[in-house]
Amino acid sequence: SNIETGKKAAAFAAVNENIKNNQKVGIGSGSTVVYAVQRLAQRIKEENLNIICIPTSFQANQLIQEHRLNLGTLETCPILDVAIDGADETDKDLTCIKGGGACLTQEKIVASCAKQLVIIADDRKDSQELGTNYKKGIPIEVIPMAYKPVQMKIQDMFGGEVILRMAQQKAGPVVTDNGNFVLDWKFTKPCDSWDKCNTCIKMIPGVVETGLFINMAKVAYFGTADGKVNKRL
Ligand code: DER
Repeated sequence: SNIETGKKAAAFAAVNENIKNNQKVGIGSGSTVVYAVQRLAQRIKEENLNIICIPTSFQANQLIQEHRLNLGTLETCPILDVAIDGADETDKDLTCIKGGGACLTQEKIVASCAKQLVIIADDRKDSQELGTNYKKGIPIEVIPMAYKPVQMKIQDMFGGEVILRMAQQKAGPVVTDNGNFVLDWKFTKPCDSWDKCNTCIKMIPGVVETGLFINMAKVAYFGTADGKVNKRL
């Protein structure tokens, strides 16, 4: 499909331009990253590269193992050269909403350990303001016993609607790789300062992490339906 064409083009361009020998690479989660790992595996084989891959989820872990790539952890590799990850939406400042796949916490940790975060996405994700295209809200990982008070406090502080994310192939709520729940905060209007908003939300006891990635992405590759790539710094 055209969307897959865009995802693949973005992923291949990002891996072609940002990976070199002897690097430690954070591997994000989601469907676009699958193409990045495919291209990474090709390059490792063709160029005999020495790369260690650090996962951001069980899914990323499986992907690394399926392609027989070297699997590392933050314990053995606490400083990464680059992290490659998808996004649900980016704005004009490259602030990202992430967590559509409920992997936001380990993604943000791995991204924070990388010298640079490279975002790959099809161009549906490329917005001027958050909320323009991605309507599912900002994911917030919470400790299960606290989801109700956290839900209420966010609604009282910022308005909008905060929804406990329910699972599809499982009865009850989505449970993250860390054993937590996910709230999706459907904000009504973009915040003047996402940074202030993020800080307020993170202060609420029970909040583990938010899907707002602020001042983290250095560059974003957006793939178009006809296979072209727009790069934004
Ligand atoms: O869950 C996540 O944060 C993923 O990176 C998500 O934001 C992007 O997933 P996609 O590449 O399948 O759109």
